[in-house]
Amino acid sequence: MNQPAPTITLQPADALVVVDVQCDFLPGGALAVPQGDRVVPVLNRYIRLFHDRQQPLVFTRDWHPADHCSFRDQGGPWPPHCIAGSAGAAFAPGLEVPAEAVVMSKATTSGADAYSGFQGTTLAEWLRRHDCQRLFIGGLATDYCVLETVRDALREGFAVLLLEDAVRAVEVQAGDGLRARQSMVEAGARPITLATLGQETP
Ligand code: VGL
Ligand code: ZN
Repeated sequence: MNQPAPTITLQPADALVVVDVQCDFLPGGALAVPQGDRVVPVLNRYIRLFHDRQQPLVFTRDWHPADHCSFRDQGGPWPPHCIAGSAGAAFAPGLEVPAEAVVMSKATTSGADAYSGFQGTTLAEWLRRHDCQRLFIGGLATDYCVLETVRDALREGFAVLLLEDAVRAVEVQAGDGLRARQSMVEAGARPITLATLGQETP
């Protein structure tokens, strides 16, 4: 007999962190994540839960200059993507970004990349200032920016719930998504889905 998954109840010290859900990471985008668009409706459910309870919401975004070091022309691994202010850098169509949400731009200078939303931003300070202790983290891509954001969150002392139903992987190598998940769990993240929150409405 299967034990029912333990339900999680939202606490006042919980924040939602939505990682890099931007047009260039959607199917058809410059650095498409397979099924990247599928995270949008699921994230909207989490976003509404946090918004309705007036809990902190953070959206990170990749926000590169046109000559960013991660781009192939500059010797980096990626095609040009998420150039600051471009259509590809915009949040995914349909993603509900509430007016009170905080947007953290990262990797904004040509010389350095930042997969983690904590790297080169004020994210940790902002979360501490808002008394956040536990972070619900989802978005794109599982094997890059979600992975590094989750790792840094744990290093910074936050508890992390990984939104398994609201992440997708690039999978440069087959299995990268699964390996990233394992590494996040080993580091202390707990995978959950909307059902775990026990607050689903039909
Ligand atoms: C990302 C590759 C390059 C991500 C950003 O958001 O996961 N991946 N830049
Ligand atoms: Zn990037």
